[in-house]
Amino acid sequence: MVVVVKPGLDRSVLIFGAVVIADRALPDGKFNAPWTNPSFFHALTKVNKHKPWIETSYRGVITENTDMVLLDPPLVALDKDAPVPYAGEICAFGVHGSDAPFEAVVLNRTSGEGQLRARSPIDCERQREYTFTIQAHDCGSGPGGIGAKKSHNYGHIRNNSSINYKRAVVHVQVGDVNEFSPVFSSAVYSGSVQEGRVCDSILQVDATDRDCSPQYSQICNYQIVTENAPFAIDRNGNIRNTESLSFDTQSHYEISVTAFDCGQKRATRSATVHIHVKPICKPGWQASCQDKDITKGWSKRVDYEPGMGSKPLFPKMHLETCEGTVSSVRTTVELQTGHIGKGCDRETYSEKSLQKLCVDILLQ
Ligand SMILES: [Ca+2]
Ligand SMILES: [Ca+2]
Ligand SMILES: [Ca+2]
Repeated sequence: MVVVVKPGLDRSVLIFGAVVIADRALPDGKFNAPWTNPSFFHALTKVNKHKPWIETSYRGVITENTDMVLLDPPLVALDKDAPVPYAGEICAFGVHGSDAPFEAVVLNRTSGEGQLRARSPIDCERQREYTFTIQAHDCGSGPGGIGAKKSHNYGHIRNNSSINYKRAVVHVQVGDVNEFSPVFSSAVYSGSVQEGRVCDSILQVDATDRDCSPQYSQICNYQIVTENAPFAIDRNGNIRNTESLSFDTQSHYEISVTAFDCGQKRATRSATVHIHVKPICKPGWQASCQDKDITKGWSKRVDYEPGMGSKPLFPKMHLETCEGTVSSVRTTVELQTGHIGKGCDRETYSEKSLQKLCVDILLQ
């Protein structure tokens, strides 16, 4: 093989021509790769004068559960050796970073266009962003990629005036998909409100959402599902009554509430809310906590037989003090004995007369 150097002809182009000539000149079926010859290899590496060039910073977005990354600026590697084949073409992109689940593929070797994509499913709830480095590899001096050059090192950042070791950094943010519904912190809530009062917050319900972005994980709205309930709920989950309630009319309400995230996804399960109406406390004698009718707590007639010992007169009555401090209690009980007439009145009659009178009454 004879190579004649003509004045003005680019050396790299000339040597590439020699490779082609060498390929064609070899006997058929017994191909001897020219780059296995050390001297030839030495010449060939000089063909690839330039390393590829890519930007030093890329920002990317990927929607979770998909595999395509949109990069800004687009991934394009340039090589000054173009249009020389191999040396001016882009054969690969390398991605380096701690567990970055991405790879970059070459779409067009000549133009240097590439595409960054996920190697495995991207889950926004597990990781929201990734930072890693990328480098472009040209195709070297010929088939097999011998003498390929890289655009950047992915190791340490070094500022060298003659060699650019700066890294090309890619920052990818993962876009959220609204996969999860709000979930209440409790299936059942309960609270109470004093009758006759309108309370701003009887109780507060709370729901959370597992999505990764504020838009799809924040609770934007709570709603009362039960119709015609005298209650309202605000966007923070505070439940209030819209009118004063009466213990006598209805002492307990059960309502259903639901929640929506800011993507309008509704909670799969509603929460049940119990609201009890507390009666107004009035100090005094009361029949019982549940029964406000005082007449049900005592009886006009009390039967007593001699020898029974002490007997409570009003066992169902209690003194409601409304949790106030009591210094003393004075109670007067009047016994109506006027209707008895000449009966077993122990205060009026002597023991002897009493025995006679009472026996007479019992015999009547
Ligand atoms: Ca090159
Ligand atoms: Ca959600
Ligand atoms: Ca999600």
